Amino acid sequence: MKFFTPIAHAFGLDEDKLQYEKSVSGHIHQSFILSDKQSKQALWVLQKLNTHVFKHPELIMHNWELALKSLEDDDEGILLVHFKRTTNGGNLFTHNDGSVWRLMPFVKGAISHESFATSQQAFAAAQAYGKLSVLLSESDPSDYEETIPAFHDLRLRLQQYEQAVARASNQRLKQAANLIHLADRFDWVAADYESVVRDDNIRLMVIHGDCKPSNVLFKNNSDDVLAIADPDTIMPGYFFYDLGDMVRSMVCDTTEDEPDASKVIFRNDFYEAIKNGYLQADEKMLNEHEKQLIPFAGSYMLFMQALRFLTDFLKGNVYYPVKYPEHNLVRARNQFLLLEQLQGKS
Ligand code: GN1
Ligand code: MG
Repeated sequence: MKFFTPIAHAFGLDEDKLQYEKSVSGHIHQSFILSDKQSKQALWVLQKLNTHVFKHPELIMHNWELALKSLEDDDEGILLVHFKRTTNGGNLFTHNDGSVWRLMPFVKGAISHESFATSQQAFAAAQAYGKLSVLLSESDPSDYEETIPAFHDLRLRLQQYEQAVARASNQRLKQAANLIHLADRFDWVAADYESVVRDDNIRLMVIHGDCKPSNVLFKNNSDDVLAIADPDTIMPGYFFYDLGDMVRSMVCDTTEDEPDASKVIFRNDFYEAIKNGYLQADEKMLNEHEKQLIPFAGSYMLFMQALRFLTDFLKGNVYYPVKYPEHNLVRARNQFLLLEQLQGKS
């Protein structure tokens, strides 16, 4: 029996009519596009979940189901990708080898971008993420689980980073010296974070948790958003986690791992488009106190993601897949470059 046979069977698919192609998108899970053998049309996205990163994948599915329910009344149609149940009514399938799988319908005619070429795309994407926040803000965040504990908590990320520095080899410390210096220079971001989250005026809400360009599905050849993908980190959080992630991932026109530092340029018009798009979805969603945190959002997320990549380099590249030994160092450097360029902007 072929490896995919029990998976196809569990989800009620006719395996003989499908072909499987590995997708390169995403760092964490392994994804496959399932297409019709004859027409070559993409029909499904099958994912093997990374259960080292997500120790309780059932929590993702719990949150995803809740989110889809609260979006049901959105009369403009699908905003979040859906999943297909197994023939037993479950939302995950566990293979004999212990691997855990989920299946999603491929959104017809959709394409995604690793980075945005125009500020209109950034505006449309931010507006879609904003709309998702507004719709999810109807739900009670305490009904949702943390799919990875303290995932967005900068205090934890800083601790993990400091531990990695303390344990790293001399060679790695030497290679990372410039970036370690930058991390010290920006440690005020962590101090500010402490006081921001201690303030009662900031409210927990349900966030998407990974608002990058590639998680927005556009109608081919247009700026129309068909759906938002990746339900993994839908969980309780603060609005600035999502807004910060958009700034972090959309302001630059290169990919996250651009080797040429001179190409890592912070595009002001994109920054404005992101904030406008996100806020246009619903100005009233944020209170006055939260609105004052808008300038902090980008710094917070750029600093945190820089620390995460740097930590992983110092630990010997154990979390993010790498194509060469300094890959995470390059990723971290790019986040710091954007963080530096963001300073002084509101
Ligand atoms: C990871 O797997 P993917 O590409 O959706 C990561 C995000 C990072 C992102 C950086 C669970 O997302 O937090 O922002 O890489 N997800 C997890 O590209 O760690
Ligand atoms: Mg993700």
